[in-house]
Amino acid sequence: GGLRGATVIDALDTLYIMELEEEFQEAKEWVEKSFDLNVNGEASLFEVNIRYIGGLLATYYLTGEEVFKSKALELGEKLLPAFNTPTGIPRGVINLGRQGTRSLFFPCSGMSWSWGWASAGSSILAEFGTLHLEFLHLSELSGNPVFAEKASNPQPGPLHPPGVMNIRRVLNRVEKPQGLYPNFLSPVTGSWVQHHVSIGGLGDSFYEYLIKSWLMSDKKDSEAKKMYDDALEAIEKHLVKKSAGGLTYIAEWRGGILDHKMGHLACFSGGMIALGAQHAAQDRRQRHMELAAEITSTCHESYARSDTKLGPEAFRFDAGSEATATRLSERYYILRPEVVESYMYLWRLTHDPKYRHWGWEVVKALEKHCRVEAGFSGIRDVYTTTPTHDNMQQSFFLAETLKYLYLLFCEDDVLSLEDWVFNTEAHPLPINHTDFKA
Ligand code: DMJ
Repeated sequence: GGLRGATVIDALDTLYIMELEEEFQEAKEWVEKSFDLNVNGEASLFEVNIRYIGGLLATYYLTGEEVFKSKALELGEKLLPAFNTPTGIPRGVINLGRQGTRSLFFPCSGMSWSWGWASAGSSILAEFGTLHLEFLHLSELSGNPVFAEKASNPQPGPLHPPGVMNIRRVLNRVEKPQGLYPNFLSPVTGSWVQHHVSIGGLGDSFYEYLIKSWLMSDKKDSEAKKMYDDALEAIEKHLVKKSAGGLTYIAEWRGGILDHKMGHLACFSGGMIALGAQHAAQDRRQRHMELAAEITSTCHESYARSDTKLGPEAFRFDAGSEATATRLSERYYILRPEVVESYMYLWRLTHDPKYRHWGWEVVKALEKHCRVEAGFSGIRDVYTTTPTHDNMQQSFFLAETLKYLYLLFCEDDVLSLEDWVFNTEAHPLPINHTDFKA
């Protein structure tokens, strides 16, 4: 909300990597001349960070062109007031309107608030937990510690809101039910507001950013590694299940009761667990690689069991269903990347050709069912061979889905996993580029 041009900015690095020179220049010109950062309205801190800041930072690192750095920094500063809460846990929504201007509906620029749908004014784990990679780069590039803010910050307060390092302090203080992280936290008290745990929507990229923070720090950020290891252990213990038909899945947890469902969003976890497994202690390494492969295979099943060969928004493992959607409202596919994201990681880490075969099945299905005159569109029901289009091309289709498919068929040294971490919107950030000191 608020900001325009999400598709242009989300697609910048993809255009660059694919060597689409002309389109890249056109997009760059739009950023230089037309990108307005001071828009009154409701902007999501999380989305602005992962799509805009992530996209601009990655394009800066790939091209070295200053315009992308300066826009990223300017935008980053505009997000800082969201951290002005009693705990320093940011609120989810912010008005980016120009300071000193007023509009009828959004009189206060820099004002932030919580999503109306989030229970009791809470902040969302996957939102405040998915800032770390970008904010560390913002501090590094600007020389201003305010984005990261070291633990030694003397007195964080309204004038000096603590940066992203503080988020971990709050999370490490609060008690976690059975070692699990619920999805809703109060930015006022720093306690959980509801006991819903999910590796899919509302939780997902928090876990991803723990392991990637450690990798990005060139394995120095041991706090992040420990948090990741502990969280994965609790997930393995309490949420990983096997269906009657032998499919491994990660269930959701509501106050101790399991919901035997996986969202499409949760399918990123195959890739994440495989990536983490490379650096796990010997006893866990093989187990985690197997778990990653099994989850990715289950996600592939959710595609293979549909008529379109594209997967539903959520699939279940109850009442006789095995990796299929049981509710009408969960049968849609909006061009999401998570399944091909896991194929890309598993391919790079195992070189098992099945991941390329599976990726190619997706390419064919996208061409067949989602290609429209002006681009690609989501579909409303994956279980019919004549699906209707939703007439929407989400910006992550260009940022993530197409990029991961492209990388799946590239040589391993194109954006090598040794040198880059992908933010949760698939924007590559260089490893060891920050001066992080654990
Ligand atoms: C993307 O914007 C990001 O991957 C985010 O973390 C969650 N989901 C969407 C795409 O499905």
